[in-house]
Amino acid sequence: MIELQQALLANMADCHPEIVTILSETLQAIASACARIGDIASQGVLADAHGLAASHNSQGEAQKKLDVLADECMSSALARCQHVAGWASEELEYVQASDAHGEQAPLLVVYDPLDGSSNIEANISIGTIFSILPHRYRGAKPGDADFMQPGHQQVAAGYVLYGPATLMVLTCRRGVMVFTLDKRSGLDNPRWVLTQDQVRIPKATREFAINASNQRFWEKPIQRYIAECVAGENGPRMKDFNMRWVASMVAEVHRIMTRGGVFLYPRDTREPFKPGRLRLMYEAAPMALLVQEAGGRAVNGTSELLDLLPDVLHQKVPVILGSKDEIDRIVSYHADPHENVSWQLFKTRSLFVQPQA
Ligand code: FBP
Repeated sequence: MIELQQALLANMADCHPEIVTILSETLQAIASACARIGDIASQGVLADAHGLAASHNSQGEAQKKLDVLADECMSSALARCQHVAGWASEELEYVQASDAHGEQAPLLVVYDPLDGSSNIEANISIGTIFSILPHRYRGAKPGDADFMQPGHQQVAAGYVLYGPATLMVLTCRRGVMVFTLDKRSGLDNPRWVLTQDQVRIPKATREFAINASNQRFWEKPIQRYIAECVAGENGPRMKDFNMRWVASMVAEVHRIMTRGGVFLYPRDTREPFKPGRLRLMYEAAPMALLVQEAGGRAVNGTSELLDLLPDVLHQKVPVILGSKDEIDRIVSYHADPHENVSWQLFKTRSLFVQPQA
């Protein structure tokens, strides 16, 4: 069995040994923190990890106790890591500079400590998402500007899924690896065993994931795409599709890594100036790098997510990612100048195609 450190050495065999050591030690610090988060989550109410904390994050969202506990696990692990100059979290309003290593350390880490928090009490899979960026301006402690980097600048990215098994899926820009946590190994030196390497997302799929309760707010290209999927073999796609919605992005993306599919949290017309629900820096960008490294594609409808330059730390973006053929199609619908006509045509046609008795 190949464990995390050995797998990273092999995966980055073409890199300078110093870079391998820096990234490997940082990823092991993150992996250890996630083993602790998983342990607390698996204890549930026994660890007082359910319910609301008496606080809100900077986006005005009520924080869950596990959001706060998970953030404490990650931030304390990063503060101890000699390679991390600073970090930023969904649960912290501002970026944090490391007291001990802020000026000279080479890396910055951005993370969502607990993804899918609406599922905690329902005991449905949740996760942690992280992104590692270069600390470009060494010699000074990092500030907001240091973190404002497009996703294609990421050195590494990953997520940990706290499901029946605890899995860590990560990329150091040399393909995507999956590790399974050996929970019997304890928390002091958790064993993450490589259980899949060079993950590939199938280009074609018959499965999509979207929160259908928002349908009336979707823009036309998304209305058309989903309606065509739902129309199944009687519609223009001439094949049936299945739908899933876990309300945990980590679980949705892992399903796509496992068997393909499309995940959509598009812009909606409810708040036209709020471009989406998911955050660019610690949800969309790391997932986009993983999906792209596995042969999929990730966009906001018109642009590659990895090309988006963040303006602010908690910036939100539309997210559409997964099997490449479907994402190419969705992008073409956004680019289709006759989109309105195509959509109107489809709508009219579907009025006349009565469902089979
Ligand atoms: P959190 O990071 O605050 O949990 O929010 C993100 C998220 O839970 C995603 O994991 C998920 O895809 C989405 O929000 C669910 O949204 P909705 O509640 O609208 O279905």
